[in-house]
Amino acid sequence: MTENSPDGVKPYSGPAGGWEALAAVAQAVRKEMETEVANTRALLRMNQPDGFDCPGCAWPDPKHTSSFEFCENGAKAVTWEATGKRASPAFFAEHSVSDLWSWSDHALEDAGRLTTPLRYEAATDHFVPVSWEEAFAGIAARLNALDHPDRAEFYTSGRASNESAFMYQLLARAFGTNNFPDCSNMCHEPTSIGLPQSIGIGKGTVSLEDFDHADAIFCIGHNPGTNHPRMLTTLRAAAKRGVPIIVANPLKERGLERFAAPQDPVEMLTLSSTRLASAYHQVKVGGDVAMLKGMMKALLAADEALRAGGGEGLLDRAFIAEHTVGFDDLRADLDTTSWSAIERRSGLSRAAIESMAEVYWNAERVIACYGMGITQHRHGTENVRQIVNLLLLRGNMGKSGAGICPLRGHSNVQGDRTVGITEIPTEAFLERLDAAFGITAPRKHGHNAVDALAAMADGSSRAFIGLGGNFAVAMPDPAVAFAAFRGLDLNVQIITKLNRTALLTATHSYILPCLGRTERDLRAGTQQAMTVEDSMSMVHASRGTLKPASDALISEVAVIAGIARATLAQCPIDWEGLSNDYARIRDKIEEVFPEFADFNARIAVPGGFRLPNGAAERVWHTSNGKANFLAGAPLDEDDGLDEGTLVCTTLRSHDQYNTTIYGLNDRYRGISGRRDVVFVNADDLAALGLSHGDTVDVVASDDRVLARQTAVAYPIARGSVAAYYPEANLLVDARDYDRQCGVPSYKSIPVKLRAHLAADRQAE
Ligand SMILES: Nc1nc2c(c(=O)[nH]1)N[C@H]1C(S)=C(S)[C@@H](COP(=O)(O)OP(=O)(O)OC[C@H]3O[C@@H](n4cnc5c(=O)[nH]c(N)nc54)[C@H](O)[C@@H]3O)O[C@H]1N2
Ligand SMILES: Nc1nc2c(c(=O)[nH]1)N[C@H]1C(S)=C(S)[C@@H](COP(=O)(O)OP(=O)(O)OC[C@H]3O[C@@H](n4cnc5c(=O)[nH]c(N)nc54)[C@H](O)[C@@H]3O)O[C@H]1N2
Ligand SMILES: [Mo]
Repeated sequence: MTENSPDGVKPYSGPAGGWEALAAVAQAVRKEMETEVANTRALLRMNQPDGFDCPGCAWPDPKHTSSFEFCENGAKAVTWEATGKRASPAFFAEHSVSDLWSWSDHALEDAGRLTTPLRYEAATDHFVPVSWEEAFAGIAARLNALDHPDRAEFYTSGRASNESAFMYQLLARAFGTNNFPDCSNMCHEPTSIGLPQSIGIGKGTVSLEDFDHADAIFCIGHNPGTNHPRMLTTLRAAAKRGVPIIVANPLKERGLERFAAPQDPVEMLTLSSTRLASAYHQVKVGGDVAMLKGMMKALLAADEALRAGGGEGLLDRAFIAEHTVGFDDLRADLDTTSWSAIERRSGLSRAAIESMAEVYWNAERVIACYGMGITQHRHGTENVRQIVNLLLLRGNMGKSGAGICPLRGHSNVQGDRTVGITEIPTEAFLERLDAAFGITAPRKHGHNAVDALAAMADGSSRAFIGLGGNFAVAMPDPAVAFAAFRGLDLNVQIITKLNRTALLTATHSYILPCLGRTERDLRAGTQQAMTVEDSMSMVHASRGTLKPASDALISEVAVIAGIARATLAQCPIDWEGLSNDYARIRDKIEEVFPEFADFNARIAVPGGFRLPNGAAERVWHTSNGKANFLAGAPLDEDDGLDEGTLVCTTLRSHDQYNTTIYGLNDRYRGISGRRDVVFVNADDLAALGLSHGDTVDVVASDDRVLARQTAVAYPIARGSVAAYYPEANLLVDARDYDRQCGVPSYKSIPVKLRAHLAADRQAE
């Protein structure tokens, strides 16, 4: 691969972490910061009991956070927000929207923090400054002109705090709709929808301490070295205890293989590192159901053999009898699933799958972790359920050192859901909301992300308000998404930095800049704290410490209250009072959600508190009161793909946060200075008559082509290719999503690769 390697492609041989990670932090700080000192101090306040929660990922903090837990990508997230650069009114006077449209996603955000509210002026094609009150009045006029509240979409991205998310759902419901497209719909929806039917809760069951007691850890379809770097410290500790860590991932990911902990002077000074994965299985993209069924089939066979010899067997029969329903159906399904189908669909040999199963049954306590590699498929919900099935077979749920661990995305995506961001609210919740505020919330279920986009595209939805995020870029198929926005009557973006969705101007468009999590939030002269919930259901306070990027900035809560006051003239809710004292919002959250009892008192304790988690206690809040084995659909031998079709998955680079592109490097995958690459197995390249470094087109259909990518021979499962998100979103058909939960199939896109023709090149 090194020979004749194209520019910017050179295999990375170091561990994850180490000196290069420290150097990357120093570089990020230098690039973004006005004064290095102030912001180095900012980094030191991150994830401290009296500081702010890292806006990076949702991995929990260790219980007694006393030392700075190092994380390169957390540092990048903070420095990107705390940058000295500003996209001020002068910037918008200089650049028209058409001009900005031609900028890259990286360049748009790199313009810096937004400083004032802006309104789009079609006549000049510029965003111009407006006062907050003018903006609120203008938005209210458009919302109130809609012929039905269901014509508006209220999108949430997962950085919103519990307080702002709660206020936001209140605004939308007081206005009259349950239309809550949410970034979670593109992310862990199979967890939110799939897990409740299996185990009665749409969240993970493990806590951080469980990792200290696990005897085996499975990491399926997630890339912690980049997306949850603080998890590497946890995995390292487990590896050092000799705990097997079994990885299932189509790509070799350095962050799952080896880690040099920057806090460890010995590793740093001796340039040594700790091995993480004890076995690495390169499952085919989309092959996880087959792999998991294979593991269970092997387990049942070994169990039977042992029992035939008079032994006890390998299943936790007492647990299955007392706590579960559906075992016989699962066994019947596994009996009829053939090994040839399993091998073919997973791309793994029977021996490899049996070896995974053996590690599983030899361990008393097993944690299974998973991320987007599991969820973002048209069979994402089924993937999640098969992981649960595997765990239930040996009672690996609700006991110390065992359980399911979805790696959540945004730092508060889980909390937003907990406090009411859902298009399918329960009647019980709505009754409590009505009682707490003297309103009548709408009962009709609303739109998720896929429904919202469809409604915007067909003209039935006319207004979009985004609480953070970059919806049009994050969703599949920009051709559909961009046109949908341009046809709207109202586009409001409550954001910190300029992005493409804000440039998709509707008849009326506003950009409402808000404070970020790192910044001091003074309301009525008092510094406010907000709260977030991490991946493991821990709720804790977060207080910004930095000077706001501009004096005109107000918090998300204040923006929401401003829109609400202007829009809902008859509403009995004291928007102003709530937005001036977040403790009062928390009192209301507690009134609506009893699990937040003593909310304000409990966040005064460093580290916060854990929300109740029935499944972690073997209490199953399912319709039958049991944990359910859900066998799912039979596994076909045939994957339904034509000859020469490969399955494309989409990935985050090491230098991005979702649609925010910090830079063009992907250090651990050996890519620098570019993102126009597609990772392909060398044998697949050869079979297609292509070579490493060739310029290729990735073709999903005639009108969905990711053109002119450089093919990179990479250790990836055969039949699978990978490209970067969001560039590759144009390959995803907006109609291709998991019918059980609506998550787009971002990670199994059937494609063909073809050489980019010189003729096309000349024509370009
Ligand atoms: N620095 C940084 N941190 C982040 C984010 C970020 O963009 N940057 N994003 C945040 C968000 S919103 C989220 S949701 C999380 C995402 O965190 P991850 O879930 O780690 O996200 P992805 O980069 O999408 O990577 C998924 C992994 O799944 C593998 N994979 C792809 N297809 C398959 C498959 O079919 N089967 C299996 N078994 N594996 C597969 C890929 O090779 C890759 O290693 O991270 C959060 N944290
Ligand atoms: N092909 C493909 N597509 C994907 C994915 C994939 O793996 N592959 N992953 C999906 C996933 S998991 C997710 S979560 C979505 C992400 O979708 P979104 O959540 O919509 O996108 P982000 O890129 O996280 O949003 C970035 C924007 O948020 C704003 N922002 C940042 N911080 C704050 C803040 O504190 N407050 C406010 N109000 N705004 C802020 C900034 O202006 C920035 O431009 O994308 C999805 N799309
Ligand atoms: Mo996500």
